[in-house]
Amino acid sequence: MRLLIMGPPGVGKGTQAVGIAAHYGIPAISTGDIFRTNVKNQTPLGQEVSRIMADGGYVPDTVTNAIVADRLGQSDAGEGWLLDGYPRTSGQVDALDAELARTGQALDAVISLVADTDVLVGRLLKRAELEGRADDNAETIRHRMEIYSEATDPLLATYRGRGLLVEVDGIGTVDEVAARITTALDAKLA
Ligand code: B4P
Repeated sequence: MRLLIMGPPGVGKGTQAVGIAAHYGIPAISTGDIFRTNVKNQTPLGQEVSRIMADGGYVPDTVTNAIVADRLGQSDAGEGWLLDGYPRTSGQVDALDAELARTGQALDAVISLVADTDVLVGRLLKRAELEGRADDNAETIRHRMEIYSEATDPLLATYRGRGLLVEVDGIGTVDEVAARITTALDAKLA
């Protein structure tokens, strides 16, 4: 099973990815989590990306693509994976396509979580209170939403055109959204 989960900041990608991955027995691979871990541990990669992330920008494709290709080559990813927050640019779509072609693999489905911007901003401001993430303040959230609209939202049409897109309403409790995703995926993959 090879899946993507896409959607705007705060829509529930990371939250839902964990449950979906456990359901199918595959690793959830979050580029955001990989970068945050590197920032926390002050690795060279973390030092390179910390300013970009705190400002709500996208890490350069060359960096991100290399990290994902390396991660997909690890032993636990041999039977499948769920990519959370990747691809986010057309260059990343191309790189993922090339990596899949190189390894003779194909995507099974692309989950697109959908929610109104007002709800998303509210969730991220709440997370700011709870977790204090550097990129969860009002100005940066607005910037992240703009970049998402410009660079990432158009990619959904690409996957829709390939017949891979599974659109799911992201409003509701975490369990309600999780049940919707599983039902929609089961229907898609049946
Ligand atoms: P991410 O880590 O992907 O951050 P995110 O878009 O906010 O999603 P996240 O998964 O954390 O939050 P979720 O919606 O689950 O990226 C962070 C940064 O890393 C990017 O801005 C960029 O700088 C960099 N980056 C990552 N990938 C990159 C790439 N491919 N290329 C370039 N740069 C990249 O949850 C949000 C909040 O909502 C949580 O508090 C959660 O508890 C809450 N929530 C979730 N579901 C809910 C529900 N149903 N009801 C109520 N609250 C809910």
